[in-house]
Amino acid sequence: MSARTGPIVILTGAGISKESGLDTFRCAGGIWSQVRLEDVATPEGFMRDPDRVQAFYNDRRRGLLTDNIRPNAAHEALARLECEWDDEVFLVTQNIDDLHDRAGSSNLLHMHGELLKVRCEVCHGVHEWRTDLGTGEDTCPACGALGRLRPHVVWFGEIPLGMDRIADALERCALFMSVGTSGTVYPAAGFVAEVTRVGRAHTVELNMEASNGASLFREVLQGPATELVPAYVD
Ligand code: BV8
Repeated sequence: MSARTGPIVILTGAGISKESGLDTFRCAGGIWSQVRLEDVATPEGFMRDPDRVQAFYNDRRRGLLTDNIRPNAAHEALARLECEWDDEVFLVTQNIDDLHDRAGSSNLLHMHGELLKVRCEVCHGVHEWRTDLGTGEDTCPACGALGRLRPHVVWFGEIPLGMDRIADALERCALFMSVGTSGTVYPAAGFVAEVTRVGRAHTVELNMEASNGASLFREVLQGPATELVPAYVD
């Protein structure tokens, strides 16, 4: 990457996992064109029909765990950057898949939670998902509560994870890079405006098409993540 120093914050969205074979949300044929987010990605939807919501996430878990779904060159380039950069690289993902984890990124925050984890509504313990969990007849491995395990996913109307840590990192960073997100969902979509307000960092968007926030970035590159990200960071 052209001579720069200082801490980096990277925000990723569903577009970085598209070339690994996972659906995005708002592209043609995306997840929210197949099912209403109000029915499966809100606390109200879970209250109305928990079995439907559990089935929605179990379907996506099975999709993620098939053999041909693996990290792509963009995930791998960001993991290399974390190893090679002479300052902090903090990766904030909106994605609930585990492809950044499998690529080797470790300074990583899943601000919208994780598909392969479940959370107890009684003791708030977070556990690795198993096929017998999240079925409604399951018991919490920690407190034994029956049928109270929900997906460890941040739904619309719920507060994303790690917001204080993210705010601090946005304040300090020298580079803010956004990859594969439409810039639709807040507060993530507002991060570039926050970095711009601080006025210190370079900001770059790497995306297949201009996002809703493209005009706020100093640099905008368009194309597939597996081409743009390695070219930009290596
Ligand atoms: C909250 C988990 C209060 C579920 C998700 C203003 C301020 C604050 C909140 C709001 C606000 N205005 C509205 C709100 C409420 C709401 C919101 O933003 N609504 C939207 C619809 C307007 N936000 C919330 O409710 C959030 N909570 O606000 O709490 C609060 C906040 C802060 C502090 C205190 C209190 C919670 C939002 C989280 C919801 N959960 N995910 C699940 O996954 O099942 S969000 C959902 O959208 C997805 O999970 C995803 O994470 C997220 C963003 O989508 P993208 O990742 O961008 O995907 P998308 O398909 O849209 O775009 C893909 C892009 O990739 C495209 O641009 C495409 O061109 C590109 N692409 C495609 N292929 C490639 C590619 N790019 C490169 N290469 C390719 N090959």
